[in-house]
Amino acid sequence: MFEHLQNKLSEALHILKGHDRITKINIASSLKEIGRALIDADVNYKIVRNFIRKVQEKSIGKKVLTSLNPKQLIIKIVYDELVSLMGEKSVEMNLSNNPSVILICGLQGSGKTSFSSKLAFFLKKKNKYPLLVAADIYRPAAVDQLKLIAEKVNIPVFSLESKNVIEIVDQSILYASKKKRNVIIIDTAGRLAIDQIMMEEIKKINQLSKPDEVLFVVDAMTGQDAINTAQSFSKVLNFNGIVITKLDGDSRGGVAITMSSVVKKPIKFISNGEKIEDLEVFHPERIANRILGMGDIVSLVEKVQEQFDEKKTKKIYQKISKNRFDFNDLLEQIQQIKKIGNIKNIISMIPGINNYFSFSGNQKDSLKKIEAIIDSMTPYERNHPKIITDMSIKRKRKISKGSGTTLNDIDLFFKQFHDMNKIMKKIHAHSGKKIVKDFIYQMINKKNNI
Ligand SMILES: Nc1nc2c(ncn2[C@@H]2O[C@H](COP(=O)(O)OP(=O)(O)OP(=O)(O)O)[C@@H](O)[C@H]2O)c(=O)[nH]1
Ligand SMILES: [Mg+2]
Repeated sequence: MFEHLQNKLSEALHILKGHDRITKINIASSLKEIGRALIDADVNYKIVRNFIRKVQEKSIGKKVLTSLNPKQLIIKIVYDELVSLMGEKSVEMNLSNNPSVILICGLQGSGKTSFSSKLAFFLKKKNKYPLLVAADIYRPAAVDQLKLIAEKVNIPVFSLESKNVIEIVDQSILYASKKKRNVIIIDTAGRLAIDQIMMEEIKKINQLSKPDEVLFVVDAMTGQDAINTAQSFSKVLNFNGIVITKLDGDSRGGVAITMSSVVKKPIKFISNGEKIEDLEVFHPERIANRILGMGDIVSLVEKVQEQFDEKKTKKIYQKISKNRFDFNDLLEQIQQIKKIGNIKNIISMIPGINNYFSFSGNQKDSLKKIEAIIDSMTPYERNHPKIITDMSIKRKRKISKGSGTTLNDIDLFFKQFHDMNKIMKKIHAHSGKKIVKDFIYQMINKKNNI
């Protein structure tokens, strides 16, 4: 799924680098490539145009903070637009009634029967007691097909010899109550919106069974047709969710991206394989992450926004500016980083730690060492970083022993701490409060304004 789009977008975003402000000119070729990638992915031209306009509006003039690069900034903006295009949030099914009824409809061969059994299996794992109803009386072997799949996962199927679908559905509801099945999934025959007789039939099933969920199943491999079919079907039967199947056979992904914004109904599930477990709840955010293939950056930026404590950061900047940044402050910052989790990427974003500290080994180990060293100091030492300049070798040895580090590590850390303080002070003196303001007000806690 989405591999093609993923590659193209990655190329488009790669072009952007090395600017401190995003302008119409330096973003132009990236935007053009993003547009091309979306069109290649079978996204409707109008939607693409709109998409590009929004990304442009949101990015132009935006200053790229020292801790981010233009690519990261655009990724976040493109990500937000993709999520919004796909319907923003995942919409859960409402299965609060007992029994709840789910009516499955769609064109022939779209994947209704496979989906019905996958859904039953999915709900069974969520401790529901599903009953599958074989309501396709037209296609020979349709009932057997459903029974065969359901049997493998031990889910009961209700069927009748009757050629009257209404009777089958009616009886199935009584049967479910008797057998204490709390979700009824009705698998219907394939039909076209223009087939009046068949559409009358599904409307009757709908009236009789009063479904909690009516799901329309479409095959992703039919491309834009899938969207047109869903649109015409919705004019005859008011379904409340879409299921996109066979996404494993469609590397473009345009259907999943644009379906809900065109049809104005949420996608509830996607199916990406023939196995019973190949079913996913549709989460716009997760799909956007997958499409961009850069989920790390997006969640990193979000986590920074969510987790960073604005008050603490302000306090730290004040301390830096007054040359009073001590070991306790450093420890506090390390703890904030740890809360955020993704140490590898985040480290360069944090003022004060910004590449000033590195030991041999990875950054995570470096932070651990720093913590251990500070932990082994006395409270007085932590509050008075100036004493490190003339700390006795005996004291250093003690700290090194207490922290399980070498004397070399201690010297290196003290030197780096000293250098960092000097540099931070210089930066502050040169740019005044501007950097502080930039960092605090633009990056932290200001969603969508990074
Ligand atoms: N690769 C792949 N194949 C799928 C997927 N979902 C369904 N299929 C296949 O598509 C074919 C049709 O699936 P069905 O579930 O029988 O479709 P249907 O809508 O019930 O068909 P009718 O009842 O004839 O209208 C079968 O061969 C399925 O195995 C999917 O997500 N991926
Ligand atoms: Mg079927």
